[in-house]
Amino acid sequence: MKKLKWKLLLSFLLVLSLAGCHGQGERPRDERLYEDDVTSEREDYIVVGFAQVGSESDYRIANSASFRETFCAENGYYLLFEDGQQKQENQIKAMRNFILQEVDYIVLDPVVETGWDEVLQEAKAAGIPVILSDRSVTVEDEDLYTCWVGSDFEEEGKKAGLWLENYLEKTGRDEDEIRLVTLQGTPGSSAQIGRTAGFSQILGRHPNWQMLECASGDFTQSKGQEVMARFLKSYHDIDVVISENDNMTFGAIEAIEQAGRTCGPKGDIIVISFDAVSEASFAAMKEGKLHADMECNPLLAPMVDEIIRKLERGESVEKIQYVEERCFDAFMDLDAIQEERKY
Ligand code: GZL
Ligand code: ZN
Repeated sequence: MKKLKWKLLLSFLLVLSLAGCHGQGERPRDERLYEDDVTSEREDYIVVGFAQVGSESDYRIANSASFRETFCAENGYYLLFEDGQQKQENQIKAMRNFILQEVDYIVLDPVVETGWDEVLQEAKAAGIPVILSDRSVTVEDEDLYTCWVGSDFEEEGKKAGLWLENYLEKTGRDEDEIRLVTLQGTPGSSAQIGRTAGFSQILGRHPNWQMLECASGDFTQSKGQEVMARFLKSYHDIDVVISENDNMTFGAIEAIEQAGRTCGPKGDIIVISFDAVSEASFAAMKEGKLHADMECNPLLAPMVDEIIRKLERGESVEKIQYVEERCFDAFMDLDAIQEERKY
Protein backbone atom coordinates (compact mmCIF):
# COMPACT_ATOMS: atom_id res chain seq x y z
CA MET A 1 0.00 0.00 0.00
CA LYS A 2 2.79 2.39 1.03
CA LYS A 3 4.50 2.18 -2.35
CA LEU A 4 1.26 2.55 -4.31
CA LYS A 5 0.31 5.62 -2.27
CA TRP A 6 3.70 7.17 -2.91
CA LYS A 7 3.52 6.34 -6.62
CA LEU A 8 0.18 8.10 -6.95
CA LEU A 9 1.44 11.08 -4.95
CA LEU A 10 4.66 11.33 -6.94
CA SER A 11 2.85 11.08 -10.29
CA PHE A 12 0.48 13.81 -9.08
CA LEU A 13 3.51 15.98 -8.28
CA LEU A 14 4.80 15.26 -11.77
CA VAL A 15 1.52 16.31 -13.42
CA LEU A 16 1.42 19.45 -11.28
CA SER A 17 4.96 20.40 -12.14
CA LEU A 18 4.41 19.73 -15.84
CA ALA A 19 1.42 22.10 -15.55
CA GLY A 20 3.99 24.70 -14.46
CA CYS A 21 2.89 24.86 -10.81
CA HIS A 22 6.30 26.12 -9.88
CA GLY A 23 6.38 29.40 -11.82
CA GLN A 24 9.87 30.61 -12.75
CA GLY A 25 13.27 29.86 -11.31
CA GLU A 26 15.27 26.82 -10.40
CA ARG A 27 13.28 23.84 -9.14
CA PRO A 28 14.62 21.76 -6.23
CA ARG A 29 17.19 19.32 -7.63
CA ASP A 30 15.37 16.29 -6.25
CA GLU A 31 12.09 17.22 -7.94
CA ARG A 32 13.77 17.92 -11.31
CA LEU A 33 15.71 14.67 -11.24
CA TYR A 34 12.62 12.86 -10.07
CA GLU A 35 10.53 14.03 -13.04
CA ASP A 36 13.07 12.73 -15.57
CA ASP A 37 13.09 9.46 -13.77
CA VAL A 38 9.36 8.98 -13.53
CA THR A 39 9.01 9.39 -17.28
CA SER A 40 11.47 6.54 -17.60
CA GLU A 41 8.82 4.46 -15.85
CA ARG A 42 11.09 3.45 -12.95
CA GLU A 43 8.96 1.05 -10.92
CA ASP A 44 9.01 2.05 -7.24
CA TYR A 45 11.01 4.51 -5.19
CA ILE A 46 12.37 3.94 -1.74
CA VAL A 47 11.07 6.94 0.17
CA VAL A 48 13.45 8.15 2.90
CA GLY A 49 12.72 10.84 5.47
CA PHE A 50 15.97 12.40 6.80
CA ALA A 51 15.79 14.46 10.02
CA GLN A 52 19.12 16.35 9.91
CA VAL A 53 20.60 18.20 12.95
CA GLY A 54 20.93 21.59 11.27
CA SER A 55 23.49 23.48 9.19
CA GLU A 56 25.71 24.65 12.05
CA SER A 57 29.10 23.54 10.73
CA ASP A 58 31.25 22.58 7.77
CA TYR A 59 30.90 18.96 8.85
CA ARG A 60 27.12 19.33 8.67
CA ILE A 61 27.20 20.89 5.20
CA ALA A 62 29.36 18.02 3.91
CA ASN A 63 27.17 15.46 5.66
CA SER A 64 23.97 16.91 4.13
CA ALA A 65 25.61 16.99 0.68
CA SER A 66 26.49 13.31 1.10
CA PHE A 67 22.82 12.50 1.75
CA ARG A 68 21.48 14.60 -1.12
CA GLU A 69 23.98 13.04 -3.54
CA THR A 70 23.29 9.48 -2.44
CA PHE A 71 19.53 9.52 -1.86
CA CYS A 72 18.60 10.83 -5.32
CA ALA A 73 16.20 9.68 -8.04
CA GLU A 74 18.86 7.96 -10.15
CA ASN A 75 19.65 5.76 -7.16
CA GLY A 76 15.97 4.89 -6.78
CA TYR A 77 15.24 7.13 -3.81
CA TYR A 78 12.85 9.92 -3.03
CA LEU A 79 14.40 11.97 -0.21
CA LEU A 80 12.40 14.10 2.23
CA PHE A 81 15.05 16.29 3.90
CA GLU A 82 14.27 18.29 7.04
CA ASP A 83 16.85 20.65 8.66
CA GLY A 84 16.22 20.62 12.43
CA GLN A 85 18.04 23.94 13.03
CA GLN A 86 19.73 22.26 16.02
CA LYS A 87 16.39 21.91 17.87
CA GLN A 88 15.09 18.54 19.05
CA GLU A 89 11.44 19.62 18.79
CA ASN A 90 11.93 20.37 15.07
CA GLN A 91 13.40 16.93 14.49
CA ILE A 92 10.58 15.21 16.37
CA LYS A 93 8.02 17.19 14.33
CA ALA A 94 9.79 16.15 11.11
CA MET A 95 9.74 12.49 12.18
CA ARG A 96 6.00 12.66 12.94
CA ASN A 97 5.51 14.18 9.51
CA PHE A 98 7.48 11.33 7.91
CA ILE A 99 5.33 8.80 9.80
CA LEU A 100 2.15 10.51 8.57
CA GLN A 101 3.48 10.33 5.01
CA GLU A 102 4.26 6.63 5.52
CA VAL A 103 7.85 6.86 4.30
CA ASP A 104 9.74 3.59 3.89
CA TYR A 105 12.66 4.56 6.16
CA ILE A 106 13.52 7.32 8.60
CA VAL A 107 17.14 8.44 9.01
CA LEU A 108 17.72 10.47 12.18
CA ASP A 109 20.84 12.42 13.16
CA PRO A 110 19.76 13.23 16.75
CA VAL A 111 20.91 16.65 17.97
CA VAL A 112 21.14 15.25 21.53
CA GLU A 113 21.08 11.68 22.87
CA THR A 114 17.97 11.72 25.09
CA GLY A 115 14.24 12.44 24.58
CA TRP A 116 13.56 10.15 21.58
CA ASP A 117 11.74 7.16 23.14
CA GLU A 118 8.20 8.35 22.37
CA VAL A 119 8.65 9.29 18.70
CA LEU A 120 10.75 6.16 18.10
CA GLN A 121 7.86 4.14 19.57
CA GLU A 122 5.51 5.87 17.10
CA ALA A 123 7.80 5.02 14.16
CA LYS A 124 8.02 1.40 15.34
CA ALA A 125 4.22 1.19 15.69
CA ALA A 126 3.95 2.51 12.12
CA GLY A 127 6.36 -0.20 10.96
CA ILE A 128 8.97 2.33 9.76
CA PRO A 129 12.61 1.35 10.46
CA VAL A 130 14.76 4.16 11.94
CA ILE A 131 18.46 4.32 11.07
CA LEU A 132 20.65 6.60 13.20
CA SER A 133 23.40 8.47 11.36
CA ASP A 134 26.31 10.41 12.92
CA ARG A 135 25.07 11.08 16.45
CA SER A 136 23.30 8.44 18.53
CA VAL A 137 20.51 8.14 21.10
CA THR A 138 20.17 6.81 24.65
CA VAL A 139 16.88 4.92 24.85
CA GLU A 140 15.26 2.34 27.18
CA ASP A 141 14.85 -0.17 24.38
CA GLU A 142 17.63 -0.47 21.77
CA ASP A 143 15.13 -2.16 19.44
CA LEU A 144 13.55 1.23 18.89
CA TYR A 145 16.12 1.83 16.16
CA THR A 146 17.51 -0.56 13.57
CA CYS A 147 21.19 0.51 13.69
CA TRP A 148 23.64 3.39 14.00
CA VAL A 149 26.37 4.51 11.58
CA GLY A 150 28.89 7.09 12.76
CA SER A 151 32.16 8.03 14.40
CA ASP A 152 33.69 6.57 17.52
CA PHE A 153 33.65 9.90 19.33
CA GLU A 154 35.37 8.57 22.43
CA GLU A 155 38.19 7.29 20.21
CA GLU A 156 38.43 10.74 18.62
CA GLY A 157 38.77 12.31 22.08
CA LYS A 158 41.45 9.80 23.11
CA LYS A 159 43.36 10.43 19.87
CA ALA A 160 43.42 14.15 20.72
CA GLY A 161 44.81 13.36 24.19
CA LEU A 162 47.43 10.98 22.83
CA TRP A 163 48.48 13.52 20.20
CA LEU A 164 48.97 16.18 22.91
CA GLU A 165 50.85 13.70 25.13
CA ASN A 166 53.20 12.89 22.26
CA TYR A 167 53.67 16.55 21.24
CA LEU A 168 54.51 17.70 24.79
CA GLU A 169 57.02 14.87 25.08
CA LYS A 170 58.63 15.76 21.73
CA THR A 171 58.91 19.41 22.76
CA GLY A 172 60.35 18.56 26.17
CA ARG A 173 57.29 19.81 28.09
CA ASP A 174 56.01 16.47 29.46
CA GLU A 175 56.87 17.53 33.04
CA ASP A 176 55.60 21.12 32.69
CA GLU A 177 52.44 22.46 34.35
CA ILE A 178 49.98 22.51 31.43
CA ARG A 179 46.79 24.60 31.71
CA LEU A 180 43.97 23.66 29.34
CA VAL A 181 40.48 24.88 28.41
CA THR A 182 37.87 23.00 26.36
CA LEU A 183 35.29 24.40 23.92
CA GLN A 184 32.63 21.68 24.06
CA GLY A 185 30.06 20.86 21.39
CA THR A 186 26.29 20.88 21.91
CA PRO A 187 25.76 19.65 25.49
CA GLY A 188 24.40 16.09 25.53
CA SER A 189 25.23 15.35 21.88
CA SER A 190 27.11 12.10 21.21
CA ALA A 191 30.02 14.04 19.71
CA GLN A 192 30.37 16.20 22.84
CA ILE A 193 29.89 13.32 25.29
CA GLY A 194 32.37 11.07 23.50
CA ARG A 195 35.08 13.61 22.75
CA THR A 196 35.04 14.98 26.31
CA ALA A 197 35.10 11.46 27.80
CA GLY A 198 37.87 10.26 25.50
CA PHE A 199 40.13 13.24 26.16
CA SER A 200 39.48 12.98 29.92
CA GLN A 201 40.90 9.45 29.92
CA ILE A 202 44.27 10.85 28.84
CA LEU A 203 43.95 14.02 30.94
CA GLY A 204 43.56 11.80 34.02
CA ARG A 205 46.98 10.26 33.40
CA HIS A 206 48.73 13.63 33.80
CA PRO A 207 48.59 15.26 37.25
CA ASN A 208 50.56 18.17 35.75
CA TRP A 209 47.72 18.89 33.25
CA GLN A 210 45.08 21.20 34.73
CA MET A 211 41.71 21.58 32.92
CA LEU A 212 40.75 25.14 33.86
CA GLU A 213 37.24 25.07 32.38
CA CYS A 214 35.01 23.28 29.86
CA ALA A 215 32.17 25.31 28.29
CA SER A 216 29.82 24.82 25.35
CA GLY A 217 30.38 26.69 22.07
CA ASP A 218 27.47 24.72 20.57
CA PHE A 219 29.61 23.70 17.56
CA THR A 220 29.30 27.18 16.03
CA GLN A 221 32.01 29.72 15.13
CA SER A 222 30.33 32.70 16.79
CA LYS A 223 29.72 30.92 20.09
CA GLY A 224 33.24 29.46 20.00
CA GLN A 225 34.72 32.92 19.62
CA GLU A 226 32.56 34.33 22.44
CA VAL A 227 33.48 31.58 24.90
CA MET A 228 37.19 31.68 24.00
CA ALA A 229 37.23 35.47 24.55
CA ARG A 230 35.75 34.88 28.01
CA PHE A 231 38.34 32.16 28.75
CA LEU A 232 41.15 34.55 27.82
CA LYS A 233 39.77 37.18 30.22
CA SER A 234 39.36 34.63 33.05
CA TYR A 235 42.71 32.78 32.69
CA HIS A 236 45.89 34.63 31.81
CA ASP A 237 48.11 31.65 30.96
CA ILE A 238 46.22 29.11 28.90
CA ASP A 239 48.63 26.66 27.26
CA VAL A 240 46.18 24.42 25.34
CA VAL A 241 42.72 24.80 23.76
CA ILE A 242 40.78 21.62 23.03
CA SER A 243 37.98 22.61 20.62
CA GLU A 244 35.37 19.94 19.81
CA ASN A 245 34.83 21.08 16.22
CA ASP A 246 36.56 23.23 13.61
CA ASN A 247 33.93 25.96 13.46
CA MET A 248 34.42 26.70 17.16
CA THR A 249 38.18 26.53 16.50
CA PHE A 250 37.98 29.22 13.82
CA GLY A 251 36.15 31.42 16.33
CA ALA A 252 38.71 30.62 19.03
CA ILE A 253 41.63 31.57 16.76
CA GLU A 254 39.86 34.91 16.07
CA ALA A 255 39.46 35.52 19.82
CA ILE A 256 43.08 34.56 20.58
CA GLU A 257 44.41 36.95 17.94
CA GLN A 258 42.03 39.74 19.02
CA ALA A 259 43.43 39.34 22.56
CA GLY A 260 46.91 39.91 21.17
CA ARG A 261 47.94 36.31 21.72
CA THR A 262 49.15 33.77 19.15
CA CYS A 263 48.30 30.10 18.60
CA GLY A 264 49.45 27.05 16.68
CA PRO A 265 52.98 25.70 16.13
CA LYS A 266 54.16 29.27 15.46
CA GLY A 267 52.33 30.68 18.46
CA ASP A 268 52.17 30.29 22.23
CA ILE A 269 48.84 28.47 22.62
CA ILE A 270 48.44 24.87 21.43
CA VAL A 271 45.10 24.34 19.61
CA ILE A 272 43.67 20.87 18.91
CA SER A 273 40.43 20.53 16.95
CA PHE A 274 37.93 17.98 15.56
CA ASP A 275 36.27 17.39 12.14
CA ALA A 276 39.08 18.26 9.65
CA VAL A 277 36.41 18.40 6.93
CA SER A 278 36.93 21.82 5.38
CA GLU A 279 39.65 23.50 3.33
CA ALA A 280 39.77 26.08 6.12
CA SER A 281 40.83 23.52 8.71
CA PHE A 282 43.76 22.38 6.55
CA ALA A 283 44.63 26.02 5.81
CA ALA A 284 44.74 26.76 9.55
CA MET A 285 47.23 23.91 10.04
CA LYS A 286 49.32 24.97 7.02
CA GLU A 287 49.35 28.59 8.28
CA GLY A 288 50.68 27.28 11.60
CA LYS A 289 47.63 28.42 13.64
CA LEU A 290 46.24 24.96 14.41
CA HIS A 291 48.37 22.07 15.70
CA ALA A 292 46.21 19.03 15.03
CA ASP A 293 42.74 18.07 13.80
CA MET A 294 40.96 14.78 14.54
CA GLU A 295 39.04 13.75 11.43
CA CYS A 296 35.29 13.23 11.69
CA ASN A 297 34.15 11.62 8.45
CA PRO A 298 30.89 13.22 7.15
CA LEU A 299 30.38 10.80 4.24
CA LEU A 300 27.87 8.55 5.99
CA ALA A 301 25.14 8.41 3.33
CA PRO A 302 26.75 5.62 1.24
CA MET A 303 26.82 3.43 4.37
CA VAL A 304 23.17 4.22 5.13
CA ASP A 305 22.34 3.44 1.47
CA GLU A 306 24.02 0.04 1.79
CA ILE A 307 22.09 -0.68 4.99
CA ILE A 308 18.78 0.14 3.31
CA ARG A 309 19.62 -2.09 0.33
CA LYS A 310 20.30 -4.95 2.75
CA LEU A 311 17.06 -4.34 4.63
CA GLU A 312 15.17 -4.26 1.32
CA ARG A 313 16.63 -7.71 0.59
CA GLY A 314 15.52 -8.92 4.01
CA GLU A 315 19.11 -9.25 5.22
CA SER A 316 20.24 -8.41 8.77
CA VAL A 317 22.51 -5.41 9.47
CA GLU A 318 25.15 -4.62 12.15
CA LYS A 319 23.75 -2.63 15.08
CA ILE A 320 26.79 -0.30 15.06
CA GLN A 321 29.06 0.62 12.14
CA TYR A 322 31.97 3.01 12.66
CA VAL A 323 33.51 5.09 9.87
CA GLU A 324 37.27 5.21 9.24
CA GLU A 325 38.93 8.32 10.68
CA ARG A 326 42.47 9.70 10.95
CA CYS A 327 44.43 12.30 12.88
CA PHE A 328 46.06 15.16 10.96
CA ASP A 329 48.61 17.69 12.20
CA ALA A 330 50.55 20.71 10.96
CA PHE A 331 53.72 18.63 10.57
CA MET A 332 52.31 16.29 7.89
CA ASP A 333 52.30 16.71 4.09
CA LEU A 334 48.77 18.14 4.13
CA ASP A 335 48.75 19.01 0.41
CA ALA A 336 49.29 15.35 -0.48
CA ILE A 337 46.61 14.27 1.99
CA GLN A 338 44.11 16.75 0.55
CA GLU A 339 44.86 15.47 -2.96
CA GLU A 340 43.57 12.00 -2.17
CA ARG A 341 40.61 12.92 0.04
CA LYS A 342 37.00 12.82 -1.20
CA TYR A 343 35.82 15.85 0.78
C1 GZL B 1 30.09 14.84 14.74
C2 GZL B 1 29.00 15.80 14.43
C3 GZL B 1 29.37 17.13 14.98
C4 GZL B 1 30.58 17.72 14.28
C5 GZL B 1 30.23 19.16 14.34
O1 GZL B 1 29.88 13.67 14.05
O2 GZL B 1 27.80 15.39 15.02
O3 GZL B 1 28.29 18.01 14.76
O4 GZL B 1 31.78 17.43 14.91
C6 GZL B 1 28.75 19.12 14.00
O5 GZL B 1 30.92 19.95 13.42
O6 GZL B 1 28.14 20.28 14.36
ZN1 ZN C 1 5.68 20.79 -7.53
